[in-house]
Amino acid sequence: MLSVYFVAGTQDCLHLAGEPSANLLRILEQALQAGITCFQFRDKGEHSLEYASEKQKQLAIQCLALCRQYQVPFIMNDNVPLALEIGADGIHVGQSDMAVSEILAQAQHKFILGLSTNNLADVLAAKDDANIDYLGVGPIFPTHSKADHSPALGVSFVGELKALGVEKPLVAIGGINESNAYILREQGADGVAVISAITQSQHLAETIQILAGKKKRIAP
Ligand code: TZP
Ligand code: MG
Repeated sequence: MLSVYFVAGTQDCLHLAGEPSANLLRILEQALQAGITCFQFRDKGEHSLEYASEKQKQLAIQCLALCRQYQVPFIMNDNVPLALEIGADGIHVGQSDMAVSEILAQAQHKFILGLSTNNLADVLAAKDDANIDYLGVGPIFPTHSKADHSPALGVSFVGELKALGVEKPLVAIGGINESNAYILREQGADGVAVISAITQSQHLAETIQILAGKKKRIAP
């Protein structure tokens, strides 16, 4: 599920002509056709739809329907009430979002639960929590897709976690693209999570094959 994990919201589709919500749906469908293994609806920050608005909810429902069509898990970022309301497959939270124990108390059934970790202490605190299904690790590289992100960890961080015996599935995020995804796989990441490598791709099907490690990148 973590292999090629696409994360996006309307704010990531502003570079395209037309309406951002329609662009997100179009890119998501193309990405699903091309073989992404997971989608996280992360509509937040400057230029996103209004948090918890009806418009945002309707867009989330449309994304969920597309994911269902392709049998790919739909993960909701942060918004636990919305995830529960629309029947998302999972929830991804950051260090300062709702606590995992509280999410579980609210959930009626088993959810996929992902947690962002930004340093070694975060990982060590979460690695043995049986309620957490996977850890997002990042940012690996600096990125323009997340404002005020914490310092870049570098590619070897994932390998260091593996060497320390961290067994929780790990998905690397932040600045990952066609040129560097294989390095994260070599370091032992179970997958790569990307925004701009997909939303800004000029050749989406090929991009996803390369991110998946199924095709080598041909130097431009
Ligand atoms: N969390 C850490 S980095 C990041 C998030 C959501 C943004 C990743 O975007 P990109 O475009 O793949 O670098
Ligand atoms: Mg968050």
